[in-house]
Amino acid sequence: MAHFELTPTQVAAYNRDGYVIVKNFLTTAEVDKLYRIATGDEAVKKHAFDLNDQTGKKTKLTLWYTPGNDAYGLLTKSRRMVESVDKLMEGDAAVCHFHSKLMQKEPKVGGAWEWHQDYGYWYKNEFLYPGQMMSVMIAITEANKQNGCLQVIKGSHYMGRIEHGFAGEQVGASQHYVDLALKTMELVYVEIQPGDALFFHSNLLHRSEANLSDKPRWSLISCYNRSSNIPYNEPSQSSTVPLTMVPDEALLEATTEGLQETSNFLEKEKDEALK
Ligand SMILES: O=C(O)CCC(=O)C(=O)O
Repeated sequence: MAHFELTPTQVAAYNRDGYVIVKNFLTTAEVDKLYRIATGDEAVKKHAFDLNDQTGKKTKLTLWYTPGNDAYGLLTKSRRMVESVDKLMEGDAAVCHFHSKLMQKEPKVGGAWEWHQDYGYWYKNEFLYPGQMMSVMIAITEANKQNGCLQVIKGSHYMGRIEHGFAGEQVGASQHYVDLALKTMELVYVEIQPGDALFFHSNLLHRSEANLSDKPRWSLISCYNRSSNIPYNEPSQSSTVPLTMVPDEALLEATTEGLQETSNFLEKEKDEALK
């Protein structure tokens, strides 16, 4: 059976812009299943924590390191995901899963994310190679300007890592460098539909505004690393454990549903690193 493959044009766009959007990466049946499971998942609720933005608005997320055979894990480990990130990341060592996050930006209260590069966080975990790390955001609900969709600065991954300080409970990129980047680089609002995917480089500058709409914005973000990129200051082990790929069909075929307690969750109280 034909399987999903990123085209050379999509790979070139990612290299040029630091991101690429793939429409309909998931079918309607797949994203409906994910939505149903995510919104009723007791483990997601139990392990969710709030992060304050600079204005004190809260944004909720649940983060785990070990991808299981639940709906999210089967997607994270699916052939289309693993082969795609393998094409996009630098290097040729095995593809590993650093962590996944279910972002739950609730209506009216879902807070902002300050400008940052994911590597602005991950550098502190002492990963050495930003090109061997990336994220994939899957829209579970529609993302648009009204509900605080992701914004990216096109091509900003070429700047390399820029200085980050603390911003509320988050880490924020130096506003001076963000302002300089915006003098010549385009700010893009990533308005996407359920089932669309955004692949983005760990040095791409991005942020999102608060969700002031009356609809939730939910997404799943899975972050990947190569086994050659050893983190010298990161207690979780997953980022250097090669992933075992599963067929794309597994997500729809599986009877396993929500997150298991063995997923190795990040608990905000006891862990400082948020990503
Ligand atoms: O989902 C969002 O609004 C922002 C998430 C984000 O920036 C991140 O996880 O790095």
